[in-house]
Amino acid sequence: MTQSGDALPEDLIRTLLEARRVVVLTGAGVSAESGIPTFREAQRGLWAQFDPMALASPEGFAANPARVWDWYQWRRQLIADSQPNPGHRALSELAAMTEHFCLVTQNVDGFHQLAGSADVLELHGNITRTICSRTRSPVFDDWLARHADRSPPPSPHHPEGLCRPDVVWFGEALDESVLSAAMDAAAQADLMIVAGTAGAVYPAAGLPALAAENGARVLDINPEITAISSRADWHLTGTSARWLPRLVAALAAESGLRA
Ligand code: BJW
Repeated sequence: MTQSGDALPEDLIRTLLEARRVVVLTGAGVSAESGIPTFREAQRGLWAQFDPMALASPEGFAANPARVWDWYQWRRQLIADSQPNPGHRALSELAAMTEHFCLVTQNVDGFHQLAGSADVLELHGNITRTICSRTRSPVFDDWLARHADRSPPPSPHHPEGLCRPDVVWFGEALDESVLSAAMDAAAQADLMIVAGTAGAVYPAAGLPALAAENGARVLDINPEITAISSRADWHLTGTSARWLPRLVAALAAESGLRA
């Protein structure tokens, strides 16, 4: 069912009230209203301007480490200059109103944590952290500050290593423990809420189907129709900063809690 007016479907509110296990999967769209560009949107998306394999793959980094490092430095600055939005904040409120809550994100910006969410499963890493390209050991800010004139800085851990962001590029494996925690949560969910993802990148895009196969109802929030929304039980057409606070307010009103 697609909903684009103001009212939330009654059976959705009932499902949310009765759900013991709620899992949320977020994507770039959730941070769009914070001013962070998404990836795949035709006009504004990052991939409309930049080649994903040149910037977000180990091959792209090997071919031109400075180009990749500079692009990530630009995005780091954009994120540092931006703030979480009402969609992020609504999810941290929803966690407090739900018996078992799990927030899984593909985003690397850390905005969920800044908005108050704890125990976030970051499938694609976190752009604020830096690692050695050879050993994957963490590199700390004091080293980066001392080598800020190099693009990218050399690694302190390996003579042939370079600093790189601690994110998951195409062709790289996701952290096994993070992925398996996300899969377990999806398989046990009563309700899965998907917000702001095109559902084009795996294994993250497979989580809503995994939840549905194991009996969960699926809600998708997205201004566009995606592979996920077309199979979801409900599709709220519009932005996450609009719908997520409404969902929390409706739950609070129905359950007698304060949002
Ligand atoms: C709004 C909104 C608003 C706008 N409110 N909504 C199975 C089938 C086919 C291929 C594969 C497969 N399994 C694996 C693959 C290969 C590959 C893959 O999926 N390729 C596809 C392109 C087909 N996957 C991988 O390579 C993954 N690794 C892997 O599988 O490893 C296996 C392995 C095992 C053992 C050893 C070695 C390997 C890794 C994937 C890593 C993805 N990395 C990136 C970059 C992260 C770092 C960075 O940020 O730079 O992750 S790519 C990019 O896409 C980023 C995102 O997290 C990810 C998903 O994007 P997302 O969030 O969906 O954003 P958009 O822009 O696509 O969509 C935004 C949506 O928001 C749109 O729908 C808008 O309408 C909506 N929207 N405003 C709500 N206000």
